[in-house]
Amino acid sequence: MTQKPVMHSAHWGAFHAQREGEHLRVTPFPRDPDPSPLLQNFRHALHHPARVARPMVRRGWLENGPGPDQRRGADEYVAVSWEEACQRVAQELKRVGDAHGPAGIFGGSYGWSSAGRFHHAQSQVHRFLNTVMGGYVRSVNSYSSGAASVLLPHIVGDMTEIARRGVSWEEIAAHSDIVLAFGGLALKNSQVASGGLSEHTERGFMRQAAQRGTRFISVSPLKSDLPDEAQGEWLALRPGTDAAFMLGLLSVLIADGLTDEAFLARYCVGWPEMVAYLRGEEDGVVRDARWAAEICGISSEAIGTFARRLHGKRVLVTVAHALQRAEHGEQPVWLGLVLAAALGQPGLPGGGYTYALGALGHYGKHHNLVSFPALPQGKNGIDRLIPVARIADMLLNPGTPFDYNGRRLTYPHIRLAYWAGGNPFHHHQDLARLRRAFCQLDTLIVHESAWTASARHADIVLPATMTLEREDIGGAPTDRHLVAMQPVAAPYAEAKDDYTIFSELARRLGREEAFTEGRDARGWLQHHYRQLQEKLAAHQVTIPEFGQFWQQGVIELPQVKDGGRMINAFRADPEAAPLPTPSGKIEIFSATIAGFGYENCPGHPVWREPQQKPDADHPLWLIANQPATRLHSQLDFGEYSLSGKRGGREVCRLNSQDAAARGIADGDIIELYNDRGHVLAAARLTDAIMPGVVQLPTGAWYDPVDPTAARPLCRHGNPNVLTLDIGTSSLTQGCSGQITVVQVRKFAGEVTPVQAFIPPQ
Ligand SMILES: Nc1nc2c(c(=O)[nH]1)N[C@H]1C(S)=C(S)[C@@H](COP(=O)(O)OP(=O)(O)OC[C@H]3O[C@@H](n4cnc5c(=O)[nH]c(N)nc54)[C@H](O)[C@@H]3O)O[C@H]1N2
Ligand SMILES: Nc1nc2c(c(=O)[nH]1)N[C@H]1C(S)=C(S)[C@@H](COP(=O)(O)OP(=O)(O)OC[C@H]3O[C@@H](n4cnc5c(=O)[nH]c(N)nc54)[C@H](O)[C@@H]3O)O[C@H]1N2
Ligand SMILES: [Mo]
Repeated sequence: MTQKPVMHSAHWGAFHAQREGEHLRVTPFPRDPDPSPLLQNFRHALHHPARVARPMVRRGWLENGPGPDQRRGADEYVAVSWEEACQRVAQELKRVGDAHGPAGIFGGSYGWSSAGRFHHAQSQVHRFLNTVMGGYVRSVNSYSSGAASVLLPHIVGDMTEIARRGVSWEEIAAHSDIVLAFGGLALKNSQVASGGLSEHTERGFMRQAAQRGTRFISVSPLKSDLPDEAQGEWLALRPGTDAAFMLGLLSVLIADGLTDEAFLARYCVGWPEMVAYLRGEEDGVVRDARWAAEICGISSEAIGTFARRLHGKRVLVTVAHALQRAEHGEQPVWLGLVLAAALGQPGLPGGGYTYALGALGHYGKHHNLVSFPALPQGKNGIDRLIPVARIADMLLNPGTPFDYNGRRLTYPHIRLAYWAGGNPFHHHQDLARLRRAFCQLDTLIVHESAWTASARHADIVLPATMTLEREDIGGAPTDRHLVAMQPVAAPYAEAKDDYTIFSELARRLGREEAFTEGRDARGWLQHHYRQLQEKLAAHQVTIPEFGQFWQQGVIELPQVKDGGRMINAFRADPEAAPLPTPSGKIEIFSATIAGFGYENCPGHPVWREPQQKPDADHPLWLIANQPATRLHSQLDFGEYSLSGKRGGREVCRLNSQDAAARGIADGDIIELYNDRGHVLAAARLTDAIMPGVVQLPTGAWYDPVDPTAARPLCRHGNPNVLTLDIGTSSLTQGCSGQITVVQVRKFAGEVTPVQAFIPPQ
C-alpha cells in the first residue's frame, strides 16, 4: 500500500513521509539546505517490535499492589485491557492524592518528547496533574543547562538572552575574527532543536565565515567537535579543566597589559577580586600559565601564545553545554564571560560572549515576531520542587534538606511518579542507583511508544502513539516555518495519544471538563492557531485560515532581525540600559552568590579540584556526549542509529596509544568499568581523540545482563551506568553526567547479543 506523502516535523527537521507498506519513505523538507540524516530513523519505526502494543502492568504490582519493590526492572508484565488499565491508574491516583496530596506525586516527567506543540507530553502531564490532582512536585531547569541557567541570571542575564540571542550566524560571518569555542561547534549537535528545525544553516554559515577569514578554534578533547567546513584549529585539553586554562589565559593577558581596563571598569563589577585571586592574594596560590599548564595539559608557552593572539581581534567566546554538565560546571561558563570582558568584546558585532552556540539549532538564529501558543498548564496547588537531576537523591532521601540557589529546601516523600515523554534510564546518571531510587516508589506510571528501560522499570505502561500517528503543529521560536504535522499512519496496535489517555483518566476522576475544556485534539490545534492569528494581527500580519494552513502543510512566519539586543544597548549606554543583574553590570564578582556562602561555588570564578579525576584504577576520562546518529535515546532502534553501531553495540572511540597499551584492536568488544558498573562497546581506534580520553555517546538503550546487580553490566553501551550522580554545586545542583573516569579492557567474558529492543516477557 502506497499513500501520498504528508508533511510532518521532528526535533531534527521537517519532512515528507509516505507509507510504503509497513515502512516509510522519508524525504527532507525541500527548503532545508542541509537536512539531517536522523530523519531516516523513522523509516522502520512504525511497526518495530520494540513498540509497546497494549497496556501492561508489572506482575509484582498487580499481585501485591502498590509499594516499594526491588523487582522493578527485573519483573514480568501482564497485558490488561484499556478499561482495566485506566481503572487501576485512576484508583491509584485517587489513593495517593487522598492520602498524601500533590506532595506525594512527582510529575516532573523530564524529557524531550516529540516536536508537536500540542501533544508535547510534559505539557500534557503537567496540565493533567494540575487540573485533576491539584498539583505535583515539579522539577526545575534541565539536564542540558542545569548549571548555566541558574548561574547566568546572577552574572549577566537569563539563558534565552545569552544563548538564543547572544549573536547571529550572519553577524559571525560578517564580523568575527576569532570564534573561540569551548566544547567545539559540532554539526551533529546543531541538527537538533526542540519543537523543530526546518532549515539547517550552520554548515553554510561556518563555510562562509571561514572564507571571509573567521578563525574557528575548538578547545576540546575531541577533534570531531569542529566540522571541516570551519577550516579551524583543534586545541586539545584534558576534560573538565577549561576553567584552569581560562584562568591561565587571563593571567597572561594581565601580565602583558592586554586587558581592556576601560571596559572592565565601566561595564563590570568584580575585576579587582578576580585579579587578586589570580595573583594568589587570597591563598598564596598564583594562577599563572605554569599553574594552568599542570592542570589542563597545554604547555605554559602555548597558553601564553594563545592569549596574545586574542588581543586586538574581534573575538567571540562560546562555551558548550557540555562543559557545565560536570562538577563545578559553573566555572567555565562564568570564566568564558570574564575572558570576553577582559578582551573588551561584549556588545560588539560578532564579538563578546554567547552561551552554547552550536549546541542546538536554536542558537545564533533569528526569532519569530510572536511565539506559537503553548498548552495552558493550569495552576499547581503546591510549590515543591527539585532541581531536575536530583531525582534519585529525592527518592532515596525523603525529608532530607538540600541547598539550591541560596535556598534550603527539603526532599518530599514521593509515592507515585508519572512519566510521559522522557526516558530517565537514558538521561540520568548512575543507573544502578536510579533503579534503587525507583524501587522506593509505591507506583511508577509511564506512557511510552516503545519498551525503553524506563518503561521496563514501570508498574503500569500505557502505549502511546508516535508523533507520526497523530495531528499536531510543529514550531519553534527560532524557526520561521510552522508545520502542519499530518498523520502518516493509524495508531500502532492499541496505542493512544497522551491527550486521549489523560482525558479518559480525568473523566474517571470527575475532572474531564477542567482538563479538556470541551475540546478534542483538533479543537485545541484550531484554538491555538487562532490565538497565533490574533497575536500576528496585532502586528498587522495576516496568515491563512487554519483549513488552508492544514492543506498547505507549512506557512512562513515573520521574524525579527538582528538589533535590539540587550547587550548592544548595554554597550551603548550601561546606565540607560543596565543588565538585569543586581549591579546592572557584568558580575565578575557576584555579591549574591558570595552571600550564599557555598564553598563549591564562591563569589567569583575559581578552579576547584573535582571529586572525580583519573587515578591508578580509573586512568581514563570518559566523555559521554550527545550521539551523532539519533536524538538522545529516541528511535535507537532506527535505521540510522543502527548504522552507527557495530555488531549491534554502541561504538566507543579511543586513542590508538591507549588501545595499544591494552592490546585492543579496532572492532574488539571492550569493557569500560568503574565502581558503578560495566559497559560493553565496540572499540574504534582513532588519533582524533586525545590520549587518556575515551568517548562513548549517550542513548544506547540500557541493557543490563542482571538488572538487579549492584554494579550492572550493560551489553549495549549505555554510559550512564558509569557516570556519577552528583550535583554540579550547591548553587545549581545540575547534572554532571558529561564526564567520568573509567578503566578499559578487552572483554574476556561471554558475549551475549544485545537484547534492548526485545520487549520484556
Ligand atoms: N551521561 C550523560 N547523560 C545525559 C547527557 C549527557 O550529555 N551525558 N545529556 C543530557 C541531556 S542534555 C538531556 S536533554 C537528556 C535527554 O533525556 P530525554 O529527553 O529523557 O531523552 P529522550 O531519548 O529524548 O527521551 C524522550 C522519550 O520520550 C518518548 N516519546 C517521544 N514522543 C512521545 C510522546 O508523544 N508521548 C510519550 N508518552 N512519549 C514520547 C521517546 O520514546 C523517548 O523514550 O539526557 C541527559 N543525559
Ligand atoms: N545529534 C544530536 N544532537 C543533539 C542532541 C542529541 O541527542 N543528538 N542533544 C541536544 C541536546 S538536548 C543538547 S542539551 C545539546 C547538548 O550540547 P552539548 O552538551 O554541548 O553536546 P555534547 O555533544 O554533549 O558535548 C559537546 C562536546 O563537548 C566536548 N567536551 C566534553 N567535555 C568537555 C570538557 O570538559 N571541555 C571541553 N572543552 N570540551 C568538552 C565533547 O568532546 C563533546 O563532543 O545537544 C543537542 N544536540
Ligand atoms: Mo539537553
